Amino acid sequence: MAQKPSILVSRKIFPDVVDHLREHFDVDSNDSDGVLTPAELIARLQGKVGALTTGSERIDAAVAAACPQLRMVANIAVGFNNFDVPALSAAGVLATNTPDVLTETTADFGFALIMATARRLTESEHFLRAGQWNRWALDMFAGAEVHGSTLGILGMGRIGQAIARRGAHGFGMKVIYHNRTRLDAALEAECKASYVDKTTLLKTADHLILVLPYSSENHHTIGAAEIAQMKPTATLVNIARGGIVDDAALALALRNRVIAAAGLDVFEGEPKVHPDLLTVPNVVLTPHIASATLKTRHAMAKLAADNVIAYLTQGQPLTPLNAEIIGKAAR
Ligand code: 8YV
Repeated sequence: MAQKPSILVSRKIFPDVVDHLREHFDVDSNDSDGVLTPAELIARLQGKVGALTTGSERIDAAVAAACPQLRMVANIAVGFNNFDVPALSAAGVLATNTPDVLTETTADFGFALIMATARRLTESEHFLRAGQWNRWALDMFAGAEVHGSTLGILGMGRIGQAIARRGAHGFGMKVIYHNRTRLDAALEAECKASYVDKTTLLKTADHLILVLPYSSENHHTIGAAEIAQMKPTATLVNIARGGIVDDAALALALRNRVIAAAGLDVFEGEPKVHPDLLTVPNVVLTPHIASATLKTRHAMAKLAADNVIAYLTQGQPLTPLNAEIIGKAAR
């Protein structure tokens, strides 16, 4: 029997998904789950035609050049800022991501973080756990209203739209958004969302949530100047990517009460967190878990695996990022 082609699974995933891959490939699965250094990744990719990767691995021109047999990389994430897609296209390496399967789960979490931030959930829990709750007071941990307030959304892709629906239809919020491109009228009506410019979004939102993809153009798109335009009672939530917010500037603004509170699931240079964020009370911090339900994480791993199987056995990936190379790839 002919030898199966080899692929790498860069982190520990679900055993049934690995078994599914094993029907087609010789699978090298990094079950110890340690994050591979760039050199380890390149070494481990030698002789591999495909790889399932996560946000922890950077896949760029250097990796493509050092791994001449690599034909595709399948990210177990919808975001793909760890991929240099133009470089991969130039090298003939197909790239895929995992859209749709995580949209509603991630929107649920975005809303959870809005609620937790506005209603001071973790701050009050820390107070209780620390044994400081001796008496009730009328204004104790009084936060900001969520229902009926104005929800601002920066980045109006699938997840932004799912958050808009929750806000408008579930919480009676007025929803405003800013995006590179405006939604068509039917989608705006369905999401009950109004398009505004970025300045109006910053100035008007009671709760601002960031759901835009990271690119070098939007590095620190929310910094001291932008936070200063927000209402002093406003909250800011980032479930998009670290680097979109200037974390040092945000920590200072929170300490000085320029805005009321923030909720962050993603951080510049994560898993490191800016030390100043750890000492301000009015921030809710979570370790990049917006898509983390077992069902959704499984669906993400399965979609990445199905992409690898579909491209490497049939030439037809399910959710490609650079479909233009299909049929033209030299690899
Ligand atoms: C991933 C995410 O779990 O999909 C994304 O873009 O941020 C998360 O859902 C994370 O990036 C791991 O790859």
